[in-house]
Amino acid sequence: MYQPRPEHKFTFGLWTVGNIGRDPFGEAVRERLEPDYVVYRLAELGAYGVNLHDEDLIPRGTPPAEREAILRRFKKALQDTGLKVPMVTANLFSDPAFKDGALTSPDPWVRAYALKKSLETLDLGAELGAQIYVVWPGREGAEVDATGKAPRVWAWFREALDFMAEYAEEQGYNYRFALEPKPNEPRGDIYLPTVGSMLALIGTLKHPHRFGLNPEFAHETMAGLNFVHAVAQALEMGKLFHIDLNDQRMSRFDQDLRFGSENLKAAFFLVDLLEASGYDGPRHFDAHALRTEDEAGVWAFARGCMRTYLILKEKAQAFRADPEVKALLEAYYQADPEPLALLGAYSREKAQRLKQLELPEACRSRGYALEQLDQLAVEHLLGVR
Ligand code: GLT
Ligand code: MN
Ligand code: MN
Ligand code: MN
Repeated sequence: MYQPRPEHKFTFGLWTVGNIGRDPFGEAVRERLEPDYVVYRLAELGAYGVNLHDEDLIPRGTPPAEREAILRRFKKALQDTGLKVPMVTANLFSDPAFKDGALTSPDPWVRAYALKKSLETLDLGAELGAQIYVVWPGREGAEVDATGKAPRVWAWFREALDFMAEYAEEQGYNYRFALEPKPNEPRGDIYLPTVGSMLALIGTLKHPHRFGLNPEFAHETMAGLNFVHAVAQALEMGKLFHIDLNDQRMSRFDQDLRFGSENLKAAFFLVDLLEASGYDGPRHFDAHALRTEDEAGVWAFARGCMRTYLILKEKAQAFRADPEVKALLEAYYQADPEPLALLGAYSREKAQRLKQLELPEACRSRGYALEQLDQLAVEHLLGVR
C-alpha cells in the first residue's frame, strides 16, 4: 500500500535529500552524499527522477577531467536505474559574486557571468535529457531601496530570460522554463514575490509560451497566501510547468518541511486539485530532512513525502466519490437556466435584459452548507469515513 512507483512522477533534488543540515547558526550535521549514490537510493524508494543545480553535480572549480568522471558515474547510475533528470537549474545564489543579485546585479560583469552560467546549465541539462529549466531568482532582491534599483531590474531580468529562451531554441533544446517566486530569503525582499507577480511578468516576455511557473508550497505560505488558489490560477492559465511540494508554517523563515507534515488540510486540497487537473508533470519535493536527522532520517523523510502524497490522493478520491459530498456539491452549483442565459459572452440584448433583472430574495437567505461540506472533508482526512 502507498508504494511509490515511477509512474507517480515523484522527484527530489540532489540538494534536497543531499541537504547537509547547515543553518545560519549551525554547521553541517550530515556528510555530502555522492550524486550517483543518491540516484541508486531514490530509485530503490520508487522515485521517478532526480533534479539538480549545476553545482550540485559539478562543484564550482572542478577540473575538466574530474567533471567528465563525475558525469560518467552519474549517467551510469541513471542508466542502471532508469531514473530521469526532468529538471535542471543554475545555482545563481551561492557564489559571493551574486550577493547583490545575479541576473539583476548592478554590475554588468556579474549579470554576464550569471547568464553564462545559465547557458552552461542549459547545455548540461540537455545532455542529461532535462526538459524543464527552473529559474529561481533568490538573490534578485534587496535590503536597501536607496539604490533606486526596483524599477530597473525588470528590463535586466526580462532580457536574460529572453536570451536563455532564444539560446535554447537555437541549440534545438526542448525546454520549458519554470519561474519560481518567493517573497523573501535569502534577500530581505525578492522582486518576484508571488505566483501572481510571475504570471504577470510572463506576459511581457518575447516568447511567453516557453515560460510558466514552478510554484512552491512553502513560498506562497510564507507570504500568507493560499497555495491551492495560486496553483489553480497557474493551471487555469496553462502555466503550471513544475511544482515544488513541501510544507511550511506561515511567516517564518523558509522551512522546507516534509510534504504534509504541517498543513495537512491544504496538502489534501492541493493533491485533490493536482490529481483532478490532468497535470502530468513531476511532483517534486523541494524539502529536506530536519537538522536532527542522520542519513536514515533522510530516507525516512523522502519515503514520508511520497507516502503522504499517495495517502492524500486516495483520501481525495474517496472524498469526491462520497455520495453526501456529491449531493452537497450538486446543490452548491446552481444550474438554473434562466440566469445562465444572461451570462457569458456580451450581447446588447443580454445587457438590456440584465438591466431588468430582479434578484430572487432566496439568493439572500440561502445557506451554502459549507459547514457540512468542510466537516466531511475533515472526517475523510481523519479516517473515519
Ligand atoms: C533553493 C530554493 C528552492 C529552489 C531551488 C531551485 S534552490 O533550495 O530554496 O526553493 O527551488 O534553485
Ligand atoms: Mn523553499
Ligand atoms: Mn529552500
Ligand atoms: Mn523551490
